[in-house]
Amino acid sequence: KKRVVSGVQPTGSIHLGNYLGAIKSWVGLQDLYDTLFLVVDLHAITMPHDVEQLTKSTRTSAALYIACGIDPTKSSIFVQSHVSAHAELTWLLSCVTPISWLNKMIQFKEKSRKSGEDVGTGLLTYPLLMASDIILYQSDLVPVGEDQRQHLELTRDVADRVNHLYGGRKWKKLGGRGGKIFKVPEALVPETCARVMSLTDGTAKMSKSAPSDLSRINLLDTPDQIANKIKRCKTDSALGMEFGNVERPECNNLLSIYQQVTGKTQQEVIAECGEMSWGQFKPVLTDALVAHLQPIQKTYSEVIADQSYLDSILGEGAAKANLIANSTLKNVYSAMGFVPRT
Ligand code: AQP
Repeated sequence: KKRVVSGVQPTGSIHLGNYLGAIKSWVGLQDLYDTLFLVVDLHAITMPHDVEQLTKSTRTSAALYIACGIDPTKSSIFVQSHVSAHAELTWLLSCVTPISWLNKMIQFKEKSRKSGEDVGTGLLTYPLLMASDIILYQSDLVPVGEDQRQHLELTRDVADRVNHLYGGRKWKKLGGRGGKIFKVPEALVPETCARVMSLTDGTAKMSKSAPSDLSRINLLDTPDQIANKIKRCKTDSALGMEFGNVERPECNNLLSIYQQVTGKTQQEVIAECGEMSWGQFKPVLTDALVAHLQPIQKTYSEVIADQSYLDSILGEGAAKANLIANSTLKNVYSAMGFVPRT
């Protein structure tokens, strides 16, 4: 079976964008691939973070993976920092990666502009941690949104570079097979490009770090919170509801959300809602969101209440992940000339 690895950062509450753009599509991958889903907590400290919030968000994220349908009997679910190979490999990769490759990462440029002088080194080297997350597991495929493409390209370049510098004949002499230390991963592009936009600005993506909570629907929002956010979301003065009108990004976004949570086709959604006013559509969307999230929230509350169950899932996931990751890491150390550990 081909292997797929993916994760979400516990930087805040998981929202509809993380769910529709990532976690929901992971569910179907479990039967097709060998799947590992991690909560990437080491990534969550590249910007200043709240200590208690990190602990809470890490557990919440793992419980939400399960509540959204990630099945621990099919997939390994684990916390990134429980597998120390991620941090170790990142150091090795940082020593073989030209700094110019990292300087041109768009996300670094955007986020560092906001942080000014105080920008942490981790924000620059973050893509190497992400590369480690992927190549440690010899992953074949990585589900990526459009915004992560540049990072996956960098991962491929770094894997190629290590293979080139330390693989090949030297590596074969050490017993390495196929001359390659790392598998070079491919992108797995989701069938429906589910980019969920902010409720308060249809041209900005829904994001955990946006200052206003009114801009996103969190998976754990109560029905009242959902109703309030939809009531106050940005609208326009045009008549009817339609997909794909660039002048009406909010309309397209809310219809797409409705389509995805109801599982209807665009034609069905237009037949049902095309003639509606915003005032008529908003309660319909609210009800659909509440109905879709209700079973997820129910399972979540059961999982989070049973900490020993959750910890045992994370323990098992980390044990399996450590086996694969440590075997890759051992090979990299040996290919680079480090004395083997006894
Ligand atoms: N708005 C979105 N629409 C579709 N997919 C989205 N993803 C995030 N936002 C949307 C996808 O969720 C996965 C995990 O994202 P992440 O936690 O690694 O970080 P992110 O992409 O930076 O997400 P956020 O919510 O915007 O976090 P902050 O605000 O902390 O930066 C990825 O697969 C991503 O594509």
